[in-house]
Amino acid sequence: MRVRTLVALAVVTTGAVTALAVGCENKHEANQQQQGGGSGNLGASASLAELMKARNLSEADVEAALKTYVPTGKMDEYYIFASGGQSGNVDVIGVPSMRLLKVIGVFTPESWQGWGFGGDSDKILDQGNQGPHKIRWADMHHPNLSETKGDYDGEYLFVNDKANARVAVVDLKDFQTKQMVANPLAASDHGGAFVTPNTEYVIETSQYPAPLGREYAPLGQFKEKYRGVAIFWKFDRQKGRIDKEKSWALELPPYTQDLADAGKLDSDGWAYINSFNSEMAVGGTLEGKPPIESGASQNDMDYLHVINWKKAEELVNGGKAKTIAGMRVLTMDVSGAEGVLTLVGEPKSPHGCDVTPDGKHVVVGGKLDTHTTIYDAAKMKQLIEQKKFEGKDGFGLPIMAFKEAIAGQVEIGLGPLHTVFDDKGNAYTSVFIESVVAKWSYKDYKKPVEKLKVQYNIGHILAAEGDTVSPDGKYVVAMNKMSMDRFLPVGPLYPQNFQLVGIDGEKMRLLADMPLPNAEPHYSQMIKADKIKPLKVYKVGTNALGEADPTRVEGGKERVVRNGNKVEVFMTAIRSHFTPDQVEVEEGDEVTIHLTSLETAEDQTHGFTIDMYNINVSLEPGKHENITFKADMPGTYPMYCTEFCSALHLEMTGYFLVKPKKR
Ligand code: K7E
Ligand code: CUA
Repeated sequence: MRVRTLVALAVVTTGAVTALAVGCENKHEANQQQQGGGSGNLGASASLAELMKARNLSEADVEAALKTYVPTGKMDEYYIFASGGQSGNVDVIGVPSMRLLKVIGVFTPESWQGWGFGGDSDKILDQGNQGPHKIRWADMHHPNLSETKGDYDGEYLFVNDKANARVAVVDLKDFQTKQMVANPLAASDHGGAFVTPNTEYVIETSQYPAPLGREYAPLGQFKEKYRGVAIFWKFDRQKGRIDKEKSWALELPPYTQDLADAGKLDSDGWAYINSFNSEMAVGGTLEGKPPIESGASQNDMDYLHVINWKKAEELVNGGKAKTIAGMRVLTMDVSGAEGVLTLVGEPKSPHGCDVTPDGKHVVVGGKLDTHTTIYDAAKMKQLIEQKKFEGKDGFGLPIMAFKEAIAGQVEIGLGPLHTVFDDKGNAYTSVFIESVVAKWSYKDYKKPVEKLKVQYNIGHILAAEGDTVSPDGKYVVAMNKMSMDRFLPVGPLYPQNFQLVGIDGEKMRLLADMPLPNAEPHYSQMIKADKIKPLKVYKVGTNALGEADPTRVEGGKERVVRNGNKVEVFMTAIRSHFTPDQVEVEEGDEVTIHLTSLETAEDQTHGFTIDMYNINVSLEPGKHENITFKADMPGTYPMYCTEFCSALHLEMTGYFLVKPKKR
């Protein structure tokens, strides 16, 4: 009988520590082991075998459990920062446990964090307004961690909003959103937020073409007036903010630009954007014209955009750009002639655009193709330098010959989308229609060496530090669009499914499922946990921007200051009271509450609400909030702490009185 030792468990039995071999080839052996036990030690082993039997767990299940179980008090090894899709917020997940650690309020109000309920975060959310609209949702697609020399440095996270063309900056010192920039040129974006290797720029590329600045133009003028655009948002590392003044953009042809990635190492200074709908189909189904989906799938080739951003930066700073909607834009006549923007064919309906860790290649998938295409960055650079082109597109942009620009193609399967990498020269491509992860070598472009079935319809894929210059290997996560029979049914809207895959063994192994119940995530990134060093408490008086607020309140200096119909309340919070705890104003007064938490102890959070006024802020230790509103409802309103902070939490309350105007 061959008993394969799976794991040695140290079992404490009546004072003795005994190592027990657990796990057998099959249940039969498990039962034998269980029944054959005569000594006292086997009780523990028997109970484990029994447990396996009772829960119908195979040896593989137990192995997966042991690889992912993180006992109480122990920490995960990695963080995942996942786009929260239509929730507009970021999900933070621990790996390998696949436990949800936090939801960072970004584009969408998040009431626990008091994100968007009357405090300073309202001003950050307002930075993302477009026109007269207070936009309070997002379709978040691609989170990107800041990089130094092409490696994640754990300082910032950038995310995009496809639906309203915005980019946000999250500071990983406190996991809080600090800034939003609204794209002035495009209505939708997609290829963002991708960073250059030293986070010089955060790239945001439009998705659906429209006249730049979103002006009206009839669809009949599509070719003349509609355009794509890539904004290079300049990131000021010192300030931790995007500098709008130093940002600029590239005008792009009205193809539907899709994913983007920045070159690194050998290809540093370059950026790549794939596109589809080079047919420029606009539909017209009511007039009997083909829908966009078929109109956009006619050509055999669409175009990969190859961009020399270092040269573009020089030209823009040299005054070669035109100002549109307040943004410096390098137009196609300049960028095409200067070798800044060059096209090369990509097979049918491409998706995904991923630069390999060595920076030598760009991998593009194809939704309607069975290949991934591997472009050679050095060859393309040479072709552009030598001006070796095979023609021009309808906008005068030079086109390189496909055959001369590529290093090879790999037959992957039905619907390859995105590709990530490990530390051994392997690429992992998500294959949507086939629902598999395809592992292949990006060194010799052979057929996939292995395919792993996932459940179901994998979209994006992520790997541990998988798109840096030094991936970790170890884990891949399949981000599946469907979960079908994986979880308890919850009605017709199903959760998404993240499946953790172990890639450190001979074969890929499915280790765990995680339902994503709050929206459809697109891309995510996984970073080594020790690279993230968040604050535990704030310095007393720190506001939402991370600065010492000028109106922070010291203990003993609480007061109410009236100035005409303006009332300023300088308030503090500490276990378990607010000072002052009675505030009376007149109907119609403009009230500002400057509220400082005087707490300095870890995890001692208070909240503050005034009932019926749609106000709720979170006061982490040391946090300061400024809450401004109009006292437009006369009446009597309790205000109270919304976080169970102490034994006398329920007593942490007071009254906000609004005296009616004399009528
Ligand atoms: Cu969902 Cu990156 Cu927006 Cu592919 S994209 S899946
Ligand atoms: Cu403070 Cu509850």
